Amino acid sequence: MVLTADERKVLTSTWAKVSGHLDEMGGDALCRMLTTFPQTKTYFPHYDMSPGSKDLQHHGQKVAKALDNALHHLDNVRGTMSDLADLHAYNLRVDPVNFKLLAKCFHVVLATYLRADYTCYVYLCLDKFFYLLAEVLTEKYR
Ligand code: HNI
Repeated sequence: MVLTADERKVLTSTWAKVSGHLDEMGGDALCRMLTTFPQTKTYFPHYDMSPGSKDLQHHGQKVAKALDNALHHLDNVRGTMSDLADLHAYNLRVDPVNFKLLAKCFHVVLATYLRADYTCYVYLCLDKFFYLLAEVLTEKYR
């Protein structure tokens, strides 16, 4: 997956519009994933799953920070996410299918913040970005 220069530009400007909400966004997306796709709970047996719990907030912040980092290095997402790719492939062994589920939830969260700015093209750019992340975070499984 390769992002074009224009897609990178759109992603950067779109991200700037939501970057004030990073902390809430991660926890919200995570909570949506665990609620809507209960099979994803198996990876977090040690978490308090109630909406807004400290566990979900803290982990959501970590995930959002990782997204933020990737979005600031769109020309080198692979290198930027390398440590996280190792962690997800070798330690956590998350089934790749789950990355799509989390991405769906991030779309809902981003749409609610972006409102009219969440256009078809913005959706497409974000979807490519999440696809790229999933590719990078799961390619070491193979
Ligand atoms: Ni993920 C830990 C980022 C998808 C299950 N994950 C992390 C951490 C970051 C992170 C950051 C914390 C690392 C650290 O503390 O050093 N995860 C991301 C990103 C995505 C993603 C950017 C996709 C966009 N992770 C997923 C998915 C699952 C998942 C889809 C499973 C459904 N991640 C985990 C688990 C941990 C984790 C489990 C360890 C959590 C803990 O607290 O023990």
